[in-house]
Formats: sequence, structure tokens, C-alpha cells
Amino acid sequence: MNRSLFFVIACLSFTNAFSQNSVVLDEVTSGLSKPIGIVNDGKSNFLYVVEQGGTIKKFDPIQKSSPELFANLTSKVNSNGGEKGLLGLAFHPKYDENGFFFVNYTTASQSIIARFKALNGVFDLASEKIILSVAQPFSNHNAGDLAFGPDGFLYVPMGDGGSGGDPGNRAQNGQELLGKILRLDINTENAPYLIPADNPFVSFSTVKPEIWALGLRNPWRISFTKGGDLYIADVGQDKMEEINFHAANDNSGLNYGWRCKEGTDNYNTNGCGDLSRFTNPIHTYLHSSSNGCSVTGGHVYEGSMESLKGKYFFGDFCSGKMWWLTNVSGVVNTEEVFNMGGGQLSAFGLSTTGEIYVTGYNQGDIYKINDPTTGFDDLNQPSSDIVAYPNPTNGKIFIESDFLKKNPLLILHDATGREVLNTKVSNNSKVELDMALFPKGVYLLSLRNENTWISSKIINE
Ligand SMILES: [Ca+2]
Repeated sequence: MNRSLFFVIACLSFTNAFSQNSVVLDEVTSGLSKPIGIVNDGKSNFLYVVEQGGTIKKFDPIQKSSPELFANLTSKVNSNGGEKGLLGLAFHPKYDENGFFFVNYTTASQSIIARFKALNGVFDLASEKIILSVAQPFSNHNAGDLAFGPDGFLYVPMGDGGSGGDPGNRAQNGQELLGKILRLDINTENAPYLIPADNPFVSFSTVKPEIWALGLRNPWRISFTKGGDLYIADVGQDKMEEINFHAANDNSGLNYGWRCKEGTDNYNTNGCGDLSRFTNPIHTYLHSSSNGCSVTGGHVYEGSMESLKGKYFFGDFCSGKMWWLTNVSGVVNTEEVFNMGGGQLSAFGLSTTGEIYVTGYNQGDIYKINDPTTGFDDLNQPSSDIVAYPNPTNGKIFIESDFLKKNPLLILHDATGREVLNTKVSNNSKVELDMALFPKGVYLLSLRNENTWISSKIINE
């Protein structure tokens, strides 16, 4: 070992990590402006962040890279008002072949769903193909998410047009696209889109054929599981927030009840007929200073951490609370797992490997949801490639590894899984850490680059 490469980390960079009981959040990037969507491209490690003002930035959450501009749509987007802007993004299932991605944005008076092209990752603003434009009578309730189902069709949740109480009765009107989820076949060059032949209302004269589901108010984020189940978070009026469920392969054309019902309560039943025909949410929570006032739908965790598998994560923008929901054979349970504080939790996102990320809207940060023990559980590769001494230590500890020459990230997790140190090592074979700066306890030291990691336990006495 070349002692001349002796390197002291004089300035420890503590990352901004939250910690509570059931999950921990580790910051993976920062410096964003009003992030309201986190999307993967189906192939790479990159995550793409939708910024409400009209830009899409991408970063590598494993490398924790800084966000870089992917697409600038600010010339198209009108983001005047809290609920307008660039609101949704979905990559074509064959994005790596055709470069197509789809966005949902507002202009002064419309919602636009459009396709753009980024061949080899290079965005072409002039490639825009308008798929659908829908007039918005009010500035709020634009929903705006986009998602491809496992069936390859594009699902478009639409808000009820806005104001309060759905004054135009749009969500229950089958001739209106507002207040619905639409299902479109976008694999055509001869038309803006095609109607999938098995859409539920193709043979109904009273309901537009694009419609997949009815009775929604402001569905703020939808998510498919790998198996095709669909979770729909619908923002309530004054009383309650709701999570709705749509089972895979059900194309019966469900009606989720708004404005006849708000959650499980009746709201305005004028002209609603038999109320039992509506599909109730699988979970609601009442508005309160503790619970919040505006649901943010997330995803079912299908990544690598065993303790999180099968749990649907969602939260509330007003309170910042995050819950997970289990839905086993129709038996639904929820548990509060985190509190980010109000004004932060605008969106959840999935990586290609099923890991879940969340936005810090006000702060412009993105966090990865981790099991508190993940620092120990997912870093189980042999640690013989790291020599750490003295160990246990009550002060300085020296870390030697050939891997240090590969410019890895050096990450330290405490016993609760909280990330307490995250710093880049540059071309060194030996690092000195001053553990006196940290509380006593067991730590997991790991060295990571994009391909691999190694780790070793450290005891701080
Ligand atoms: Ca409802």
C-alpha cells in the first residue's frame, strides 16, 4: 500500500436524510425546481424528473448525480397557477427503439397530451405530435399523470375541470372526457390515437369510447403494478381523500362516484340514480391538520427489499405524511411510515428495478425510500476486499481497498439504516475517517460505483 496516497477526508458531507420507524429516506439528488413527477425510461438507471415549470431533468440515483436537462418544454407550457404546468410524463414501452415519450401539460385553457421524440436521448422540440387536447373550464383539477399499462395502452387520468363540487357535472357525463381515465392506443402514425377494441364503452352511444373509468375528481397519480392492477389516488373536496383500486383485466367500465359521492360519503346525489352502482375507494382518510388535505398517489413496491414488497406507498401533500397500504385478498390495512412535512410530497416514482422515490417539492430534492435495515440487508456482498483498522475504533479508522482507486462513493449507514455520510473518493488507496464525529454504535461502510459495491461493518466504541 502506497502510504503517499494517504488521504484524509477533512470535510465530511452529511447528506440530508430523514429517519423514522418503518422506512428511511435517502437523498439521491437535489437542485430541482418544483418536481412533480419521477419516471424511468424502461431501460436505463436514469430517473427523469418532471419540473412543473416545463422542463424534464434526468439523473442517476445510484450515482446520486446532479440533475441535467433532458427536455425543455417551457415554450409550450403555461404554468400560471398552482395546479398548472408540465404535469405528467411516460416513456413509450419501446422508447429505447423509437425515442418516443409522452407528456401531459397545460396551456392557458387546455390540457395537452403530446408525443415527443428523443432519439439516442437527444430531445427534439419540433417532433411534437398532439395526441389529445381537452378544454379546461377552470385552472384547477388538471390531474396530468400518464401511464402505460402492461397491455401497452396509454392511460390518461383527467380531472373534473375544476372549481369546486364539479359544477358542470362533468365527471358523471359520459360525453365529457373530464373526470375520467382514458385508455388510448397510441401506436399509430395515421391518427392522433386509436380506440382499443376492448374499451368498455365502445358500443355505447352515451359514453365516449376513449373512456376507461368514470367519476373522478382530480386523480393525482395512478400506478400499475407489474401484474396490471391499477391504483388511483383521487383528491377529495372538503372531507376525505381516497385510494381506489382497479383489478387487472377488469374492463367493465367502473364508476368511482364523484360528484355523487366523495369517498364513501354521499356528496351531491342529484340525478345520480342508484348509488350502489358506484365503486367505493379501498381506503379513505378524513381531512385534518394531522392527516392532511390532498392525497398523492404512489406505487406498489416491487423492488429488492423484502420488508417493503407488495406495499402501496402514498402520502398527503398538505401534511407530508406517508403511509403504506397492504391489500391482501381485499383486506386493506394502512400504516403511517414517515412524515416529510407539508408542501413536499408531490409525487412518487419508480425505477426500472421497482425501487420507489419521492419528491421534496419545496426543497427540490428527490429521495429513495429504504428499509431502515437496508444498509445491512442489501449490501451483503463479501467484505474481504475492505480492510478497516482499528476495528472496533474509538477515534480514527483507516480504510484500505483497491476499490478506492475506482473513484467510488464512500457511504456510511448507521444501525437504523440512516445514511450519515456520502462522499466521493478520488483515486486513493487509503482513507482515514474520524469516527469520533459520529455517535457510538455499529455502522456499515460501503464503497459503491455504478457496477458494484463492497461493504464492511465498523464498530464505533
Ligand atoms: Ca370516488
